[in-house]
Amino acid sequence: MSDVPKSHPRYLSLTLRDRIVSGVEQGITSIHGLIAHGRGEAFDYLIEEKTQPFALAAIRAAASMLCLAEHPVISVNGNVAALVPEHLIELGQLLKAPLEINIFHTEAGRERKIQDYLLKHGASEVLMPTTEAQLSYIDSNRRFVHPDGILKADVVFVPLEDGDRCEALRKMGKEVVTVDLNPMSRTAKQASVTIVDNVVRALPLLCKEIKVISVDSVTQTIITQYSNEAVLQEALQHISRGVDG
Ligand code: PTJ
Repeated sequence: MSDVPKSHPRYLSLTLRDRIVSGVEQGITSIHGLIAHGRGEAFDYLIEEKTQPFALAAIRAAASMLCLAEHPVISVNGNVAALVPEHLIELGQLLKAPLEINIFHTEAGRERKIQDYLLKHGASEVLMPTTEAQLSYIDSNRRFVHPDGILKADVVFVPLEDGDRCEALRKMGKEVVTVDLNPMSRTAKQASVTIVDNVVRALPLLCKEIKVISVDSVTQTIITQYSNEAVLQEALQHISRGVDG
């Protein structure tokens, strides 16, 4: 870890960089993950590094969709494993949903290292991709899935995704909940619910929301009233207002 003093005005952001760098050093995060993180940082700056109302609306819809799912699955890549392992595990416990490793960049042994890392942090079930189950409409390494996990899922939580798999999952009739700081990304546009926020802020809030609604009655209404297109428009308007000064 770098020796950034807590008094540094960008302490939190620099701490997150440390987590991603440590992920790369431990062989969990792909080196490409550093670039993806930098892109995320730029968008986070544009939303003032705060959870905005459009993200809260998406979190509410996401919580209902995940709670109402018959077979929800949480997809984990190298960046989210490094940034939010505890909250991925908490989400899995709240939803009684498995975590499933699914990575884009193929590096020998990285899937196993992510699995070990999550198990070490307390996960009870971490599914691995298999060659026997494959997604349609996609050619990358992301097509390999677990037959009892993503293949069977009706709702898949896929934070920090690249667009191809999101499109494939939607074509296969699955609902996709994503977290993506870029409201213009293909994933953001194709997902059923897009939380435009940093995953380190969004995941704790999503877990909190699920705890609240699971004691009340969860209804379909919030999902039917939700418009992902409108939420993305709000995010873009927010960003443009900031750019215009
Ligand atoms: O571990 P792998 O091989 O599966 O690779 C994971 C990455 C993230 C490298 C891979 O999925 C990738 O290349 O993703 P992209 O296409 O760069 O897209 C990542 C998206 O996540 C971009 O739109 C970023 O703006 C966004 N993003 C980056 N960091 C964060 C984020 N969104 C939310 N929270 C973040 N911390």
